[in-house]
Amino acid sequence: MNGYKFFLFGCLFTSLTWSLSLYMYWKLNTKPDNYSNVKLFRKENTYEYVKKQKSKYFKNHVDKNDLSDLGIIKTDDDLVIRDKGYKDHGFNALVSLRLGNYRETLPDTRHKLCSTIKYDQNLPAASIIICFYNEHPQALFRTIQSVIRRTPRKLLHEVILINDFSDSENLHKIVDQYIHDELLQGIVHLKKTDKREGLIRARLFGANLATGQVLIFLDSHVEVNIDWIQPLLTRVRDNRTQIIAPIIDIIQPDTFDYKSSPLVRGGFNWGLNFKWDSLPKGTLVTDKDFVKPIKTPTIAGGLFAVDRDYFNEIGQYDSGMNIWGGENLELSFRVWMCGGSLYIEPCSRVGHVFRQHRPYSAPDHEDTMARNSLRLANVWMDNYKVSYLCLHGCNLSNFYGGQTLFYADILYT
Ligand SMILES: [Mn+2]
Repeated sequence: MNGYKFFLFGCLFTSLTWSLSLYMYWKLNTKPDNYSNVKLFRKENTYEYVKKQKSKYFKNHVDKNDLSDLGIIKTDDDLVIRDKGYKDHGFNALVSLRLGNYRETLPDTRHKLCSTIKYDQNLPAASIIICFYNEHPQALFRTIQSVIRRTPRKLLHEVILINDFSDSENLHKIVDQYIHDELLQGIVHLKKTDKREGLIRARLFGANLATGQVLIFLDSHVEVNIDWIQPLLTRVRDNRTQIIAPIIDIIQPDTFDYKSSPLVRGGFNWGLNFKWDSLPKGTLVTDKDFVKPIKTPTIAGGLFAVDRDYFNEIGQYDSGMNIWGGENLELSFRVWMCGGSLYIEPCSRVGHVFRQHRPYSAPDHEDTMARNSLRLANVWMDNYKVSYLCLHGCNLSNFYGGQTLFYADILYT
């Protein structure tokens, strides 16, 4: 009789164990909805939310200051990855790959007073617009991750990724898969243009999809640093006609070392090339001077924040500009003439990989920098456009290859 009882208990116990195991297995395999569940974590930091949701998230990152062994070539494959990477991306793709999707430790390059500033919690939220073309996946993922983890959730309205018709269809799939794997569907929106548009029109495509009060444009190979967004949003909130750029710190393209940039401002020459100018003497005397916004004639263009309505009111970018170049000066001139101003915020730091070369050219090898600059000169420079033109000998036949007649019309009408 006792043996029978034990047998029954045994069966019961086994069934219970199995049910429990099945339940736990089912639980483990059920993913939380996705990021669209925003109401639940509005008050939390995005980073905290993700940490709770998914511990896997934290495996693929590097947390160290010494990057010197990341470039070591161990196999033939390493060599190919590095050399092809330089050609395709203009930086050491082997180091980028090994650095992974996120790096935890970036040096805090701000002046020491920056960390004592208490920013208002009540700031407008931003749509972050990141356009990419043939970007190295890990460089793009670090851009996204750094934004997700170093931006208070409340201030991050959305991230809009625009794939500007990259050559490889695979890249789009990889990025899409990444967004799903990391449960970012509710906050990161990936879109693709129907044809190669270039930086300017790809950004406009993103800006027209955005619904946040502030637009922040970022390059696709950056890492935002601690409290990067608060100073930008504070200034845009306080004066909606100000365009605010962070300090662009330097991520070295061979080693990915992160270095602080000095406080400088943007200028330009008569060739309509952007250049950095030192600040007027006497600007930086006391400690406090190092945290004051720097009034700047122009911005470098890769990274800046602007009130979305103001951006629309001044007519956005010149959508007739192709691929790359000149749009940053055009926007700067446009802002001056439409009553706005431009500033650089020393307490906002974003690291940018300064690539060894721009790894793409325009279709038909058009000199888009010259073309775009001609448009800018024609629209905003009145008689001063001759100063630009005369750098090329005041002779249109020296200018812009075979299309001089078309541009002669532009310049002299
Ligand atoms: Mn760049």
